[in-house]
Amino acid sequence: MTSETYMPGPMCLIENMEGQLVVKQEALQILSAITQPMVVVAIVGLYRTGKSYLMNQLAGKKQGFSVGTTVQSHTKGIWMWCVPHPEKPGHTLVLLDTEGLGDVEKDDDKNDTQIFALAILLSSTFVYNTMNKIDQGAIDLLHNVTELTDLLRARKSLDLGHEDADDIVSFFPDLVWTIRDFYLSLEIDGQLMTADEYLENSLKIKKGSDQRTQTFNLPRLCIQKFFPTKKCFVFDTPTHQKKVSQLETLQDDELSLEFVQQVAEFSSHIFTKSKIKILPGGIKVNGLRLESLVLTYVNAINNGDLPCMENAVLALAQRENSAAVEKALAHYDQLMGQKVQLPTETLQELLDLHRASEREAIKIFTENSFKDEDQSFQKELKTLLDAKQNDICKQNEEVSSDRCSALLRDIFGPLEEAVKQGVYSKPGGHNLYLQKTEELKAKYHQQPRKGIQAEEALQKYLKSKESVSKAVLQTDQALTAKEKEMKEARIKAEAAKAEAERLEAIRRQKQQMMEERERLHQQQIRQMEIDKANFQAQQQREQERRLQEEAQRLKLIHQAQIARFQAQIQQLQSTRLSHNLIHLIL
Ligand SMILES: Nc1nc2c(ncn2[C@@H]2O[C@H](COP(=O)(O)OP(=O)(O)O)[C@@H](O)[C@H]2O)c(=O)[nH]1
Ligand SMILES: [Mg+2]
Repeated sequence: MTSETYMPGPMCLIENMEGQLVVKQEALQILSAITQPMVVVAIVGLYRTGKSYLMNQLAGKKQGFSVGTTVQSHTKGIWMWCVPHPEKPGHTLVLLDTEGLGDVEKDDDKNDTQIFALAILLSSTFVYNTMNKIDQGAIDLLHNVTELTDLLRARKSLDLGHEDADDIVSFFPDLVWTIRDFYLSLEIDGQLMTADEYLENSLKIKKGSDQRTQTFNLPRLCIQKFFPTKKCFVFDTPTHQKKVSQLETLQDDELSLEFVQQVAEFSSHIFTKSKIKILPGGIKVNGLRLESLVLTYVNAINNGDLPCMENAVLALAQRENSAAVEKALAHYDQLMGQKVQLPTETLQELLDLHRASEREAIKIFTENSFKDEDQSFQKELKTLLDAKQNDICKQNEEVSSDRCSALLRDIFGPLEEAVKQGVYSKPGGHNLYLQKTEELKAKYHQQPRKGIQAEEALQKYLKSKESVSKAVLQTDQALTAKEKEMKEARIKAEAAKAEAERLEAIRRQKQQMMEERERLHQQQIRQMEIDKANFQAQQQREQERRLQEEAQRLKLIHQAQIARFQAQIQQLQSTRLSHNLIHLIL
């Protein structure tokens, strides 16, 4: 958007309202939108001396600033018109027209001086417009600028550092003195001279130290000092006296040729020689900066202070450096927003991204800041960036913690459920529980982008589940002990049974043996009895046999004896002895 598009005509920038200066917000809004470097041309002079007409010429428009008695002339103060610079592309020409100076209806000439001072402080070219000639009245009016010496002194009483008043003067605007309806001939002592020589001559210092000479010299010295670069343009009366009041409606051919040419020369000088408004520190003024200057100066004046350039520059530096800090922080946020995906795997990863963005942010700050001499703004930026670093680190931890908690819930949830349902309430259950835990830990470790809280969160989780693990272990141990007891009892019982069986077997064996022995015994007895019987029978038989044999033998003997006896009886039949013997034997 060009400046022209948003400024089709002039508007009031500072209104002088009953001794109070009021800055117009609409005008500030327009100013602040202009980023181009500005050439600021202000015009000051008594009312109805053709100032507005001349400014319209600079704007290249027949109409703009109100010429004659109009609304504008009732609005005292400074009017502004920003137009594209006709000769310098990319630059804006700011025309500042002043209203009400030397107005007979006004009794407060202090305000005149304030408007005067503002026009000087805000402009890079200061046009002082007077009528007819350079006279003492005009010089005295400009001498009001001597009040600006107070301004400089006030400034000097502040910490000026290495700069002195001369440096400050170099930031004063160039002076262009315009003399309207110039009726003198440009010659001195019969010698032709230029308008500039006329000006120099008018401001020449007289020799002498008497009071009169001092009074004569004071305003001239003052003007010489504060406006080392000066230029003078003289203008003929533009047209016939009758037509002069409708000047803006006249065509060029109705104007004096000289006047038209003089306006052209003046305009050409302004377009080619007027510089960009520069502030101490080589700061080029753009819309935002001009806005800041307006606000600071008007504020100072309204507070009863003298408008001070150094303060304005400080305020500007403050404002721009604050904006530079904001811009740098916004750039940092933007970069971090693009590059950082929370949570980062490591803290280092985040710190590296922070540092890279911080470097870029400081670069942006450096590009946009000025006169941050004690680096207080850069320090502030660093503090804010450090705070941002802390914030994002904290955020990184939180995001990581949240993600890890969610992951742990997902991964370990089924295990917790299984524990609740008693899956691990069995002998050896604790081992299984630990095995499962290890398995799930491995699964957890495999999950990407857990962030820096991964281990911490896991350890915390595991710690929180220690009681569960203990409970599973206790249940496991209790059940295992019982089982062991049962097993032992079973083994004991089995051993007892086996022993009993063994003893029974032994008993049975013994019994068998005893029975066998008994049987054998009985058998033996029986055998013995048989043997005995046999023996007895045999003996009997033997005895019987022997008896029989004895008997036989005896029988035989007997018989033999009988026979013998018989023989003897026979022989001794008659003896008794024989008979007794026989009886004895029988
Ligand atoms: N005599 C004379 N009148 C002028 C000149 N330029 C403009 N005027 C007229 O003087 C009157 C006041 O002009 P204006 O530009 O409003 O003066 P301002 O009050 O200083 O802004 C108007 O009627 C103009 O037509 C000039 O160079 N000489
Ligand atoms: Mg005017």
